[in-house]
Amino acid sequence: MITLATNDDLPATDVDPFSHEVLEDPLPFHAELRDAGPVVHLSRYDTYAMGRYEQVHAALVDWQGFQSGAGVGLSNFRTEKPWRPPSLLLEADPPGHDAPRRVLSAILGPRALRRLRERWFAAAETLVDAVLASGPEIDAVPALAEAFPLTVFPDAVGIPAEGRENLLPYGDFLFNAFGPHNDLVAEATPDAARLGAWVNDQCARAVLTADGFGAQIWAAADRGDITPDQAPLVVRSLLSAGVDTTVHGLAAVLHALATHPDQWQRLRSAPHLARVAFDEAVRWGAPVQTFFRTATSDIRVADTVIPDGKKILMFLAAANRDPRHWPEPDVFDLGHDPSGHVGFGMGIHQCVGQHVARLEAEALLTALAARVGTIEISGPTRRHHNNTLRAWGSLPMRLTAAR
Ligand code: QZP
Repeated sequence: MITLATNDDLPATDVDPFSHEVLEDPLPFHAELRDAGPVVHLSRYDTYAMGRYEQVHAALVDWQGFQSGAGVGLSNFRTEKPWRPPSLLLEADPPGHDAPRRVLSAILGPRALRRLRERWFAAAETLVDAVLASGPEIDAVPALAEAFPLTVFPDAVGIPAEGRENLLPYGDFLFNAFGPHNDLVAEATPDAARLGAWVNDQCARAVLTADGFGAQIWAAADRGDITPDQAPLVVRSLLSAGVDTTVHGLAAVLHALATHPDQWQRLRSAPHLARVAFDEAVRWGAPVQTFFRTATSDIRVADTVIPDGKKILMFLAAANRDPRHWPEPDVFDLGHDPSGHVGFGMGIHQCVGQHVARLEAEALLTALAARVGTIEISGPTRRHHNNTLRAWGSLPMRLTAAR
């Protein structure tokens, strides 16, 4: 329940957005948050929250007022030591942010990805054929949503085959660690140092193949575009942000299509809609639900002054379904224009890997649309709770081959 605080007219709530109840089904809380006002105080964490599209968008593009350099999790790097050295991209502000960002956006840009397109489409066809051959009932989380990114992305980065089973647990911990130190973090903490050390080891020049994204980052250091000591941390960003996000993005679009048979048939008859389907699923399902910014001064948002140094929780997922902005926010529809959604963020930090994610989705959905006639949920689905990600743990599905 959201009530008006007594000292002023700022709405406040003691609901814990990171509780299992909210993580299981965040939509009712998101609606309450939007309806309560443009800014809401989260009394449990003494932070501020925004759930409306207008304010979330405005804060995301105002990097001067809402910094990332104090961390984009609940932990405030002004006063707390980060659990790992801060990311040069995610947890940085201009000017330091800009050189690593420029390097990575060239390596992951649409032009650079063209050389991967054919290979990834072929890999998707092989995977879908194998999945169809394995029987009509599958769990789409391991069989498709995890299998496809794990087939193409680590190879594209250029890390060795050994130890790749650490990628998803590392990401799961990292995304939990943006939230409070709750049971989700505590349960995974014993493994975090080992996972972090393994990821760091994969960022060294000597272990990376000669032609992958990783090697291209090191080549940028040779050119002087970034420094040699920055290179491993930029590689780490790929391994941090590039796996779980795409896995849960793909799970979101597969779930959306399996539960909207009319939209699935529409995709089959117009496979060029694969990219729209993915972006609409990123809007509607918001695999990345939230992250924080930090106020760089006493900053006014609507009628509220957020004090300097306070954390602000940006509800991307709530903004993506704000009826003040979207005509039919709760409907998943390939006829929607999802552009402008904040599921990839917005502004100078907007997902630098979004073209990689879209190419993965396009490859997998195109292969599915050509080979699969019907796709439906065939058993009880299960959510996977994470402090940042909206994730599926299990999506039992029945696929029938196209005739
Ligand atoms: C994670 C990094 C949604 C974001 C929080 C995803 C993300 C982006 C970058 C990094 C990690 O640079 O380590």
